[in-house]
Formats: sequence, structure tokens, C-alpha cells
Amino acid sequence: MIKTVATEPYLDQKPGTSGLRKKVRVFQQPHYAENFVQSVFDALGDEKTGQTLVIGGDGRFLNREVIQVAIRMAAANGFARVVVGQGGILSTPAASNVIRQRGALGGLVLSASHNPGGPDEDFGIKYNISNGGPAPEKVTDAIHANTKSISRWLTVEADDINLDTLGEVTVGGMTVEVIDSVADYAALMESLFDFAAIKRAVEGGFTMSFDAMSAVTGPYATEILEKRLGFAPGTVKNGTPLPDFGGHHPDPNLVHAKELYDRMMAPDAPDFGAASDGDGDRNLIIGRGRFITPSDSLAMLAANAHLAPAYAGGLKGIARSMPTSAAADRVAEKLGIPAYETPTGWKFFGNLLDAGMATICGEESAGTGSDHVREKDGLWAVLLWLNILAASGKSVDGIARDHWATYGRNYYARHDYEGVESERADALMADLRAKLLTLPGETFAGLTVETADDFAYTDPTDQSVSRNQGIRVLFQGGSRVVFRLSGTGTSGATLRVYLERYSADQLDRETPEMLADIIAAADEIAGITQHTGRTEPDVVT
Ligand code: G16
Repeated sequence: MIKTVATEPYLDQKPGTSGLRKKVRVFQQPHYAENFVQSVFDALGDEKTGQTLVIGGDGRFLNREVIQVAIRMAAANGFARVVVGQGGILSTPAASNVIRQRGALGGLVLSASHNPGGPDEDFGIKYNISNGGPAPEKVTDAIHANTKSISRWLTVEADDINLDTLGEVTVGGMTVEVIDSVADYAALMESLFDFAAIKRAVEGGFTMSFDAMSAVTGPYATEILEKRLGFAPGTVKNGTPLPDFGGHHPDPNLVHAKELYDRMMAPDAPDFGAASDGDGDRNLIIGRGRFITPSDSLAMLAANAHLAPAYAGGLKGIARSMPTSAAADRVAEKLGIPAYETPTGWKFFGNLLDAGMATICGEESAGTGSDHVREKDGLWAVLLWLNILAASGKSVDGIARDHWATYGRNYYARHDYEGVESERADALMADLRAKLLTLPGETFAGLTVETADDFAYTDPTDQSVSRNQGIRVLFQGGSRVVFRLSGTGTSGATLRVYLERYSADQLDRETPEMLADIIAAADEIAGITQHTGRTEPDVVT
């Protein structure tokens, strides 16, 4: 029996975001998660009748409860089948894969990504479409519009299902299938990479350390790295997903994965170190004594991808988000393939991948992926690195040095100012926009501005235009600073300042030293201290 529950529109979802990300306490309000799930289902119209929906999450606090609610709502809304990961677990890239393999209409991925979890932290729900990727703007706009006018949500009277037992059960006439969270994904990885070569390297003494950050990649990494590739037990650290990620911030950067970083800089470090985030789509790559920036990782993976079976035939194109360094563009140029510059957010890559225009994509925020799914994929990046290291016999440092010697080096850093009052952050951006036209020709900290603009993107596949995607200031000589506000925070505003300097011949300098002038110029141009009251960024990555 379908039950109609009256509700009121009270979600304050940021327009243009591909999901809803809020504090757990906000999600725990009556009808809150239900309002969003119903808004998604309503946006799908009649299309959903008789279709399959995939549901899974990163195991954070509230994951299981919201999955049970969503299963009952899916039954009431006409879906024929729900496929759910065992224990409610599916990493974001694994969910993308299941959606594609099962021919599902879409999927609900329950995660707040790299944000902390627990009763006082964050929760989130995002909707992915049938290609396995984040919903595009026309779908998220429809969802957002529904959240503003919703008056009822639909459910069926049914008990919670047992999420831990594999197999099929029926809920309100709909079939629910609980699947192994890891199996399909592990098989996909095995089809892309030369597992035998990596295994031989491991047998030959190659070692690694993987920090799963008590988040979703633990079971995936244990199965693939330890069981299938033969790395020693204990290679995967923090391998059990915990509802609060063990109190840690599951963001694989140098601040939150400091323990791994310190280990990799020690004289007895393993050959390779890596980490992934809350929902498994981001990655951190560190060789013994050598951290690889995500922008460099994208370029190095693209330059060496032909060493892995899946990419031996070459790449169709390389796409990067605008704030990501231009290192990947140089690789595309040398390979004679197109380079695309998109706004921040993985959804913009989906169209390029679907159209067969790009094969590898990446963002400076530690997301890298390819056309094997429609999400960024943390373990995929780790395995491509392992394949390249095994096939070339080089170290991470060796790959990096060879790469810079060929292409030059893009020194790069991102400065985040977190929890800034929204009005102050908005004022900073408004002031910047107001003076864009006057910047060219002006000199700041010894650097002369060549061009300045507010990045707009025309999607080459459907000509849709996305405006106001971040302020770009390019200096003479090729250095650059980009200013944008985060779209994923849950309290206050986060100002991100992206700093980049290219050098063809200075390949072994320290990044802070190389970026010092650009950092000073960025503050002069945007008045960061004056607007935010901060003299230092909270996080430097
Ligand atoms: C941040 C990153 C983006 C990334 C987004 C979503 O967005 O800067 O590059 O696409 O998170 O990442 P995830 O899927 O891991 O949540 P923002 O708007 O906070 O800069």
C-alpha cells in the first residue's frame, strides 16, 4: 500500500550542486531526507516506472537509516528493482560501475565525500544518472525546483530489510537485491590493468602503504591490493569503514593524511604510498621521498597510460578542471590529442567521456579517472600508478623527474580559507569581478597581469554554457592565480586560491619559494586579508 505523507518545502540546497550535503542533525529533522529523495524521484517523471535504482553509501553515520527510507520510497515511486551494496556500502566509483553494468536508471549515493562523518558532522545524498555520472545541471535544477515546492512524499508500509545478507527480498512489490559491494568493481579493475606485472613487482620486493582513512575504500583496497595483488597483510591501514571515520577527516591531502606523508618521507619508507577519501573517489599519491601533486599526477598518468592494457591503444583526449594546472595540456599537445578545460566538478567530464572525446580526466582536488566509469576513482588512480611503476621499473621519483625533464614543471599549490563569513567571501568575489577589466597591464608584487576573466564554459557536446566558474588572473610569463568559492562546504564559505608557476628549466626547487611572488600578488589583487581578516590560509595543499 502506497502511503502519502504531507510535508513542506524546507530544504536549503545550494542551486547548481549535484546533491544535498548538510550536517547530520539537519538531515535528522522530520521529512528532510525524504523531501530530497522525493524531489529526485519527481524529477525523473514517469521514466522510473519499472526501472532499476542503485543505492549505496560510504558507511558514514545515518547511511543505513537513510537507505531503508529510500528503499521504501523507491517501491512507492514505481521502481521495479533496487540494487544495494552489502551493509549499505558502495564507493562512489563502484556505484557508478554498478549503475552502468546493471543498466539502471540511476543511483542514490549517500556520502558527504571527503567531509567528516559522525552525529555532529556531515551527511549527503547525490543522484547519478544512467551513464553512472553525477546528474547534469538540467536534472539538478529540476530537483532543486522540486525541493522548493514539495508538498508530499510517497512510501510503503514495510519493515527494514537485512542489509548484511546477500540475495533478494521484496519490499512493497519491488525486488531489492543486496550485492557484494566489491566484486564487480574488483573485476573491472582487473580488466583494465596488468595485475600479473604488478604481482611480479610485489614478489620482487615492491612495497606500499595504503591509508583507507577508516572510510569506504578499506574493503576494496584489501581485496585488490592484499588479496589479488599479493601485498603484505597490513598494507591497507584503517581498512574498516567506520560511521565517524575514526574521528578523522577523510580527505587525502597532506594535512589530513600527514601520518602517511611522514612515513613516505622517512628513510625506510615503502616504495609507494597512497590514500583515498570518504567515498573512494579521490586519491593521494606519494612515492618514497616524493609527493606528487594531483595536477602532476594527472599529467604523469596520461603520459604513461599506454603502459596499462586498457590504454595501450592511446587516449582520445585529456580533460582537466580549470583550476587544475596546465601540466596535462602539455602532455596532450605532445600526444597530438585534444585538451579540455572544464569548470570544477566531475559532472562536466561526463559529456566528454560519453561522446568519446576524452579518455582521462582530473582535478587538482585529487580526483582522477577515465572512461571506465563516470566518476573520479581513487583506487583506479592508485592501480594505474602501480601498473606504470611495474611496467617501467622506475620509482615514483624517477617518473616525476623524467616527466619534468620532458615537459617542464608546473609548480602548484592551493590555499583554502575555511569558514569565512559568507557575506565577506561574497564581497571579496564581487570586488574582484568589478575590477576585472582594469587588471590587465597592472603590476602586483612585481608580476604584470596579462589577462583576467571570470571563467565561462561552453560544453562542446551540447553547447550549454556555465558562467561565473572562478576568476582567472594570468600574469606575463605564464604564472596564474585563480579565485573561487567552494560549492561543497556545509558551514560558512571557503575561499580557494589556486597558485601556479611554470618553469621549463628549474626542476628541483621548493614550491613555496617558487610561488612566493604569486602568493603576494594574489593578496594584493583580491585583498584577502582585508576582506577575510585572515593572514594565513587554513589548509595548503
Ligand atoms: C570540491 C573540489 C572539486 C570537486 C568537488 C567534489 O569542490 O574542489 O574539484 O569536484 O569538491 O568532490 P567530491 O566528489 O570528492 O565531493 P569545491 O566546490 O568545494 O571546490
